[in-house]
Amino acid sequence: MIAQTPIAQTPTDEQIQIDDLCINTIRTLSMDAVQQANSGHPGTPMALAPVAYCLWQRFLRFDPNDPIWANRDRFILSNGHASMLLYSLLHLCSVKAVNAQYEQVARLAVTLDDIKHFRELDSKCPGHPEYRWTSGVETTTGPLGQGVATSVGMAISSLWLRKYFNRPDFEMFNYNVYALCGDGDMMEGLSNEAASLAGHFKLSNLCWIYDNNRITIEGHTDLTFNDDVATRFIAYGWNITRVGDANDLEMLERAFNTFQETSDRPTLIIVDSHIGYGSPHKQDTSAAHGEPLGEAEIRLTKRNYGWSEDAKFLIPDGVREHFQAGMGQRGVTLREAWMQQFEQYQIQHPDLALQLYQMQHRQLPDGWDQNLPTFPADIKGMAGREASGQVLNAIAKQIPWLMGGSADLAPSTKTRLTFAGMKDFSTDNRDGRNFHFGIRENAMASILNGMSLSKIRPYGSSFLIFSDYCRPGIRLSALMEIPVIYIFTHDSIGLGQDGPTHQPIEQLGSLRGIPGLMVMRPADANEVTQAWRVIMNLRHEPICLVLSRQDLPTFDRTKYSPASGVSQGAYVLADADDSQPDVLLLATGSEVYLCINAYEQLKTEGIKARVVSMPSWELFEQQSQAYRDSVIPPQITARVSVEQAATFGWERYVGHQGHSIGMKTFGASAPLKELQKKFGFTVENIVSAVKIQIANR
Ligand SMILES: Cc1ncc(C[n+]2csc(CCOP(=O)(O)OP(=O)(O)O)c2C)c(N)n1
Repeated sequence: MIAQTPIAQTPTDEQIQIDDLCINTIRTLSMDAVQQANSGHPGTPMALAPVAYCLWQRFLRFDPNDPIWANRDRFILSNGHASMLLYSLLHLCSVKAVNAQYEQVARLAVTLDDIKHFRELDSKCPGHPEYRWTSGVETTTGPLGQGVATSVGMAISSLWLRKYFNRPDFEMFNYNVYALCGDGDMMEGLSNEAASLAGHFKLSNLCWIYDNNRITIEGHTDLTFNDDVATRFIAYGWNITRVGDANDLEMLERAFNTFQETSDRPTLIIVDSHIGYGSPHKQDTSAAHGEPLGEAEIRLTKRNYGWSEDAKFLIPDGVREHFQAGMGQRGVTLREAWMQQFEQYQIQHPDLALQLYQMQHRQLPDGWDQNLPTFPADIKGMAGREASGQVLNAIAKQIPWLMGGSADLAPSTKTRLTFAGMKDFSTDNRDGRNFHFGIRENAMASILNGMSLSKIRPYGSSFLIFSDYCRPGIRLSALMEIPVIYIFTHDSIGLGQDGPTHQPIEQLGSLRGIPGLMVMRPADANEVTQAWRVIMNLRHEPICLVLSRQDLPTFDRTKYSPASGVSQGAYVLADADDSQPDVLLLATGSEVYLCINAYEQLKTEGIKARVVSMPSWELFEQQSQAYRDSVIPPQITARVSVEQAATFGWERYVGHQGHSIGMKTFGASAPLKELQKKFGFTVENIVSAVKIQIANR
C-alpha cells in the first residue's frame, strides 16, 4: 500500500524565503566547490538540496556541538559521489569536530576553507565522505549500495540498544537512521540483500530516501533499469511513500512524518528529481557526473537563483543562523536533556550506565577474560572452529555487546551463543544476540560495519571461500578502521569433499593484501584462545579469524613454546636444542602440525630445524626488528613455508632462496588425506624440501 500522509501547515512567505536561501546556499557551495576542484559531481547535490534541507532542518535529531552523541539520528549519504551535499550541510550547521580520542577539538568539522579545497590533499572534504576523517560523516560511502546496507546495521543496533538499555523513565536510545540513495544504490545487488533483511526484521526506525532521477553515468536508466522499485520494496515488506517533486518541501515533510508514524516496517521515500536542478540549461548527464558545470553555466544558474553572479562560496547572512535556530537548537535541547537523564541513569542503573560508557568508548569490562578456556594436549585435538565457538561463548558471557552470527552457516562456523538467556535477534526479540543474516554475505559485512559504527562489537561468519562475497564490506571496515570480527571457517583444501568451488586458494593472500586488516590463522585450540585475546583488544582494526573445519592436534605446550606467542603474530614453536637451527619451517594454521611432525623426523636424522608458527603476518610486522630477527634470523637462508593456499606473498619470509609448499592450482573433491598427498602437504614432502634447502645453502 502507498501510505497516506498527514497534511502539513502552509508556510509563510518569510519561511519560504529563508528556506530557499538555505537550499540555494547548499547548491551554490556545491557548484563552486566542484568548479574549483575541477572534478566531482555537482548535479545530485543541487537536485537533492531541498530533500536534505528538509530532513536536517526539520527532523534530524543531531547536536552540532557533539557529533558523536550516542543517541543522535544517523544520516548516511549512500550516493557518496554527491559528497558536497553533506559537506555543505556539515558546514552550514556548524558541526564541530572531534578527534580519534572522542574529544572535542576547537574546530568545525568542515570549514569554508575545506570546502574551497574540496578533493585536495588534507582537506576535510575528500572526493567521497570518509568516516574518521571528517566528523559528522557516519560511514564511508562511495561504493554504491554500501551506505544503505550499512544503515541496516545501524538501525538494528538502535533497536538492540533500546531494548537493552532503556528502562522506565529512561529512554536512553530511540534514534532513527536515514539514508539518501540513488539509482546506482538501487541497482546494486547489495542494497537488495540489505532491504530484504531490513523488511524481514521490520526495522521501523529505518528510512531510505530514493532519489529517482532516472539518470546514471551512461545516461537514462531506460538503458538498464526498469524495475518498479515501489513494488519491489512492497514485496520486501517496506512502507512506501512518494514525493513527486524534490523541491516540494511540504510533501517531503509529510513523507518524513509518515516515516516517523510507521511503527511496523521500514520506510522508503521515493523522490522524483531532475539532476542538476536549478541549472536551466545544462541537463545532460556528463555535467551532472564528474564534471563541473563551467563558469558560464554557473553564472546563469546563480542568476536564476537571484544570486550575485560574481560571488563564490557565498553564505548569505542569516543562513548559518537559520540552521542553528532549527536543526541546531533542536539537537542541543535533546542532547542536554539526554545528558541530564544520563546522570540520573548513572545513579539508578549504575551497571548499565557503566556498560553504556564502556561500549561507547570501545573499552572492555573488567574480567572479560576470566573464563577463557585452555585446552590440554591431545593428539586427536579439536577443529579450530570448535575451539573458537567455545572461546567466543566464554567471552560473550562477559561482554553483553559482543554479538553476531552467520550468513546461514552458524552450525558449521560454530558462532552461535548457546549459554542461558541467549536468543535470536528477531521482531519479537530486539535484545537477541544471535543473528541470522540469511544467505547474504555481502550485506552481512556492511551490516556488521553499521553495527560496529554504533559501537556494538559485531562478528559475522561464513566459509573462507565466501569472504569473496564479503570483500567490499571488509575493505570498508579496514578503511574506516573499525574492529569488526570476521570468522571464516573451512579454511583450506582441508575441508575435503566439497571440492574446488569451496576450497579457498587465493583468499588468504588477497585478505592479507588489504591495508589495515588483520588476518589470523591459528594452529591449534590454544592458539585460538590467544587469537581471541588479541581480537578483543583491537579497537581500530578489523580482523579475519581463519579457522579449520577439521580437527587439529592440540600441541603439548610443556614440550613446545606457549601459545601466548600468538600475541606477537609469529613465534618459535619448536627449536633446535642449541637454538642454532639449520633450517626454518614457517607455517600457519593446520600446516603447523605437519611442520612439527617434519621437525621431529628431521631431529631423528640429526637435522636441526626450527618451527615458526605465524598465525598473523600483520601482527608480526608490527613487532620490533629485533624480535622479528630473533624469530626469523636473517642469516638462516634455508627456509620452507607450508600453507594450504596460494604461495603468493610467502617470498617475503622464505626469501629468494627459500621454498614455499602451497597451492598452485585449484583443489579437488576428495577426502582430506588424499588431497594432502596429491598437493604435497605431507611430512615426506616437507622433509625432502628441507634437505634440498640445506644442500643448496
Ligand atoms: C559500486 C560502484 N560502482 C560504480 C560507481 C561509479 N559511479 C559513481 S556515480 C554513478 C552513477 C550513479 O547514479 P545514481 O545513483 O542515479 O546517482 P545520480 O545520477 O543521481 O548522481 C556511478 C556508476 C560507484 N561509485 N560505485
